[in-house]
This record gives sequence, C-alpha cells and structure tokens, in this order.
Amino acid sequence: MSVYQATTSAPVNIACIKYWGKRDTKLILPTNSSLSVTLDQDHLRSTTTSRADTSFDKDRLWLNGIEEEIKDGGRLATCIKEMKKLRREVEDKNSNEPKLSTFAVHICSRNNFPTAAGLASSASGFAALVSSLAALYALPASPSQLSLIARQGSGSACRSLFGGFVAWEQGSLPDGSDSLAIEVAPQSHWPDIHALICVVSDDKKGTSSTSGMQRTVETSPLLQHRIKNVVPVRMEAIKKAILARDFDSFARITMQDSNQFHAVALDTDPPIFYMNDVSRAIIALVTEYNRVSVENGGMLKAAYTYDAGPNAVIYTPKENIKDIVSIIVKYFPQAEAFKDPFGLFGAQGVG
Ligand code: 2P0
Repeated sequence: MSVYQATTSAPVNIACIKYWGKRDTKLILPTNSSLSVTLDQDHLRSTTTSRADTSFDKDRLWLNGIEEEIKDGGRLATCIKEMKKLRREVEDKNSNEPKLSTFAVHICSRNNFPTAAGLASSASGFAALVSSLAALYALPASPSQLSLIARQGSGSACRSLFGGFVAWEQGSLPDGSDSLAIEVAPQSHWPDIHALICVVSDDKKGTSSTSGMQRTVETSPLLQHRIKNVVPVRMEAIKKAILARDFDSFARITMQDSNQFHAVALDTDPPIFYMNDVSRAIIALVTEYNRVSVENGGMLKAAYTYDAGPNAVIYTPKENIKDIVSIIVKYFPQAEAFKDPFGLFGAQGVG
C-alpha cells in the first residue's frame, strides 16, 4: 500500500515595512503592502509533516505535540480546504492520480523556537503547513500561488514562502487573488545583511496582532495617513535600496517604519504598547552607534525593527555584528541569560 506523506519546513520573516491592518478580515487582505527579510537559520523554522490516508476519519493537526482544534470555517480549515481544491484540479486533469483530495489529512508541525516568543511563529507555521500540503499533493503551484493560501492562515505567512527580500503586494481585487507575495531579490543578491535578534522577553504578548490591528483600523486616524501617504512611497524606496544594496537607505526606511508602526499602535484607542524600556534602550544604543558613524563621515551601520512585542531585530552588514553584540552585552550584562536555550542572541544569517 502506498504511503502519502511529505515533510517541509519554512522560516520566520521579519518585516521592514510593517503589515498592520486588514481591509477584509476573512480573506486576510491588508490595508497596505509590506516587505520583509526571511531569516534563513536552521533554528528559526517550522517543520511540518502532512499525511493523507484512507483510514483517517477527519483532518487533524498537532502543534509542538499538542492537538489543535480545526474549527469549521477557521483559518486552518480554510487553508486545508483550499489546498485540497488545488489537488482536485490535478486529479481532474489526470484520472490516474490517486484521489488524495478525498482523504483526510493528519498534520504535525513543530517550531524549533518558543512559539510565544513574539517571533512570528504563525508566519513560519502557516507557510510550512501550506508547503507540506503542496508537496504531499504534488501541486504544480508557484510560491506566489501558494502565498495566496498561506495568507488566509496568517497574513505575514505569505511572505515566508520565499527566501531573501519579499514583498506582499496588497492587491485591489475583492476576492484577494492579487494579494500575494513576490520575491524582490533572493538572499544571494545581498548576503552581507544579517539579522541580530535580541530576545527582550519571551512572555506571550498582551494584545494579539489580529485583534490589535483591527482596533487600530477602527480607531487610529494616523493609520489612514500611513496607508495613503507613507507606505506606498516607502515600498518603492526600500525596493530600490535593496536592489542597489544601499544599506544607508534600507536602514533609514526600516527604522522609520518600525517607529511609525509603534506610533500607530499608540494612536489606537485604547492604546497598545508593544515595546518596553529595554526595547527603547536598544533603540538608543543603535541610534548612538549610527550617530558616531555619521559624524565621522560614514553611513548608518545598523537598523532596529520591532514587531508586535518587545524583542529587537537589528539588521546590519556582517562586519558590524561583533561591535553591536559587544555594545549590547556591555549595557545589558544579563544578556547572557537570553543566549540560550535557542541561541537567538547572536548573529542570524538572512535569506
Ligand atoms: C508584519 N506583524 O508585517 C507585522 C508587523 C506584526 C507587526 O504581521 O491576523 O500574525 O494572522 O494576519 O500576520 C503580525 O500579524 O496577523 C504581523 P494575522 P499576523 O510582520
């Protein structure tokens, strides 16, 4: 008897231009485009195995060994349903194909980093889920086509289908068929850029991204300005900076966009605070490090960015990593405590 099973993995991505706000909460269509860098390190990935078998009576999923409910009409159910639909198209074209779309699937997913650490586990998780089903079903789909489905699991997941520098184009069609991820440049285009992740806290965040961004859409006037006047200009400028390997512009835009995302969170009613005092101290250190460089006639050397939590990600060319780690360890001697268990306090390759 044949065994139908596939295992794939997907990495975490960290946005430079932030996604924050949906215009359609069911299809997960964003109010603005976004752009991220995919972190290509072995220890920041979700690995997922999918298996189809006639003996299974229903679709089931385990996350880090614990079974999660697949709610009817929920995000997991939607992704599985959409993937089965693509499989059906393959079976309709070729009647010799086994009818895997009619079998139930069991899906087992594992993150090799703490799920609650605010490190975009939903992004790598849904990307790995979609890519393992695509492998199981032997789908002829491109990463951009798969990103349309991963997006419906979690918006930021659509960007983890590619390595390197990735844009999620917001699209304009009501059915979401043009709201997808595209590759801006592969990691090999600019391998010198690294990401340093400083785990300030691995507590579960107070306000989830999903509910937080919805509250922002409903209450923040600043978000409207950001959507209309700021992000479209920044998307073009950062793509240009990436293609030209212009770190100074890349860093400036990345820091500005992180700051505006947190300003928009603060402009929400009631306000949302994701950064804490340690996050702000790290901003001050990076700012000072850059100031000294610029005052001596140099360029920006590092860019901080923060997602919906207090942890810092610092993008920098490889030559500066040692400097930055020593500055942070000098001001936060307790940083050693963050080093393990998953070695995040160190240089992470990007790509
Ligand atoms: C991003 N974040 O672009 C932004 C920056 C957090 C801050 O994408 O509701 O978990 O599942 O679509 O993808 C977090 O939002 O939200 C996020 P859903 P998601 O990476």
